[in-house]
Amino acid sequence: MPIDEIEISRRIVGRFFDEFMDSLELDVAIVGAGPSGLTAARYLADAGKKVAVFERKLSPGGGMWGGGIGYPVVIVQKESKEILEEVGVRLRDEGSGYYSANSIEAVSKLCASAIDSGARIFNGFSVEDVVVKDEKISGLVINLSTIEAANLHVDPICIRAKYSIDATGHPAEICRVVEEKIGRLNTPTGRIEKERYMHAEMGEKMVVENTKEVYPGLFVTGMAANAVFGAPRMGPIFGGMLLSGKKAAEEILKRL
Ligand code: 48F
Repeated sequence: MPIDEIEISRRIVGRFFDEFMDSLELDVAIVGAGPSGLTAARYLADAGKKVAVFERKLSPGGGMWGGGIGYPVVIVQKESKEILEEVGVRLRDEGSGYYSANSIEAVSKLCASAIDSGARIFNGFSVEDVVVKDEKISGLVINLSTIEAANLHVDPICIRAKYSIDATGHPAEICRVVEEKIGRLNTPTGRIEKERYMHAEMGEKMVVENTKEVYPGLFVTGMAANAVFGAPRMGPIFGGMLLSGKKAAEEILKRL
């Protein structure tokens, strides 16, 4: 078979646009492919929902790749370990309820399992705004990250979703857009309460409690949930991220 450059290009563009066209109307749109977003994506897709994750960077995985200080090891606690075991991550029992995982293995398997379940991950896409209809978030405004990085004045395009999830980590970018443009979030002050100091035990507990609908149609998960509700950070223990992603999926499934 002769290999032709244009035929290669045709197939790349063709497949991408087939998948992208099929993702313009979703059950759930997830912003950010860190551990919480990837976990939510897997559970939602496993339940048969149409899910896409939009990730600014080329590599999904967020803050999990580097483990602690760049050593590729993360810790999870007993209550969350089955979420990693379900996707085939091998854990080492470190005693006293702590389990360690290789962070590269964990990210790879969280990504692969989300895709195997039917979720799509669109990397190189930044979400810059929300679509609001009848006081509910009904979609996301997306642009290519390359356009964002080059600071080009190019208009974005939109996707529709019954529910969206802010899984953008510490910056809580989508909730920040809602705060700035609508000025009303489901927090005690109606605004972003700001992430607090390190307290691993409180941070891990509160990240699950804080996983909820913050504006009609928008859920928050992972570190973004603690940033929005003024709860502590927890460092390289990742069980709370996984449990939070699972809870976001469960809450949304009750409503779909
Ligand atoms: O930061 P990140 O891993 O979020 P997470 O799932 O997990 C947090 C932990 O990694 C760690 C921690 C746990 O102890 O504190 O920080 O809450 O992943 C967030 C992803 O969202 C992407 C970003 O590139 C990253 O991969 N992201 C952020 N803003 C946008 C975005 C945006 N506006 N559009 C698209 N992607």
